[in-house]
Amino acid sequence: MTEVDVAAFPDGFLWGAATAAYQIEGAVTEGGRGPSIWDTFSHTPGRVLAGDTGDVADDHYHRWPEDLDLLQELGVDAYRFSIAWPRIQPSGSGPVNHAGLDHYQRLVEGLLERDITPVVTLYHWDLPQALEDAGGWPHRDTAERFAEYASIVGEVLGDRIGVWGTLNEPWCSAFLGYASGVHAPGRTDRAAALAAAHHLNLGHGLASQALRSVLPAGAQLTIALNLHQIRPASDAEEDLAAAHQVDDVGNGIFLGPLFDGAYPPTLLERLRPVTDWAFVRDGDEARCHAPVDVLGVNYYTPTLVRRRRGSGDGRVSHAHGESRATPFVGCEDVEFLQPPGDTTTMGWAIDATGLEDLLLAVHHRVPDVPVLITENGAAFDDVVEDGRVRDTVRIDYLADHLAAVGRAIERGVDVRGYLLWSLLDNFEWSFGYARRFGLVHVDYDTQTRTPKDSAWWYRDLIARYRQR
Ligand code: IFM
Repeated sequence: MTEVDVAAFPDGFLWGAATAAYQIEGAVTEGGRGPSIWDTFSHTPGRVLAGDTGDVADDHYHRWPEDLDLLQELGVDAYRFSIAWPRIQPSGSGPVNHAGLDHYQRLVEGLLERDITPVVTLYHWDLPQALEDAGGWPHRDTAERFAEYASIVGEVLGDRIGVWGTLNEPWCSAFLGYASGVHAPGRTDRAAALAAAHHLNLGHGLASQALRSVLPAGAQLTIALNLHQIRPASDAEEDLAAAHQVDDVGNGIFLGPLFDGAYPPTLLERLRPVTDWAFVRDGDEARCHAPVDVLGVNYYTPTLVRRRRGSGDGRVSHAHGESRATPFVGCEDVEFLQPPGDTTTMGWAIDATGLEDLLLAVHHRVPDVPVLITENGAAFDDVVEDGRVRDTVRIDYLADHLAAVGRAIERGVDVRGYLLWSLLDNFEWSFGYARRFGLVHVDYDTQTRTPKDSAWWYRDLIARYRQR
């Protein structure tokens, strides 16, 4: 196994773990919570493997004190969790549901009592259903509503939050939700997906402005992007062009407005057959230009591409067996290849060099912006035997990826922390409960939590870092 050189990690490095509301909370009809697009989607037959839903999930809504104790036992500095918008505003706008706010106040107090820094995500995919009924992210008003919701939460949780995240992986919200339709709300409309991406960018910009006006000076803002570490299959010009095309719609579509206040011109041009971009109003790109204090990076696996050889319409096979339009709108002439090497149970190639390369690429792109790894981790078929989960394969994955982070730091990347995905096994979206990412095993029948060997390994690594 790779030995992680803890000396590579600077003072004040945040070691933590991450979760998201719909994936762990359950209690979907309690505390005044309204329905979200994931309630609707998961209750629609055929959308989620085995018909699983987030109705109960890890029952974290009730068991959060026990889960915070687990975090404390691991010795983490930070915990990244998301706030369910439909608990705060059950229909996405209008009156505040105080029971919902109270829940998160208790959670935050519970973290602070345990000396754990809260890292909040305001939107991790659970759009209030009422807003989807009104048009969803392709509709401009959703961005305005998101800013309103952000300021409600900002005013209440104020200075108790270490890092405020606006959106988690807006690429997934836009392109899995509205183009390939494998995520809620399950629409398959390429133009709508591009409008959704724009309104997510706008939502980030407006929410950042709203948050900065209610939060104390010095509040740290972030956005978590699942940046694609794209590798062309060869140096041939056509494959390099394919990689650039994927980079535009996988990364540039968010990085451009965020850091440059402009969409990449090549993206706008190439996608004109799909949309006239009329939803980008005058002044919008400046509104989206809300640079963050620290950039959240989620990394799991690299993306290997080449120009399509021969025929094909860009359909990709989905885990459920059926074929789907590619979520990479405008990349129907690109082939996505399986990178070499072992895979996790998601089918994702394990390649820690992708994380090092990605961190260096981000550093090159925005040299003055520090990075927080807001997600990294792996799903494996874990089983409890004699009260133990011997997940050595996850330990190897984590050790290799943390070693890669260490190398990136040594090469000059300002990485501020690592938030492992995930604290608990949980509802893995369209895969339901069939994929386990947790440091802690969850028995969904009994809700018994069993820390896996990787949890103790992570605890010992953090302890070793503190003693260095
Ligand atoms: O479980 C998800 C998480 O919600 C967002 N990022 C990727 C994880 C693994 O698929």
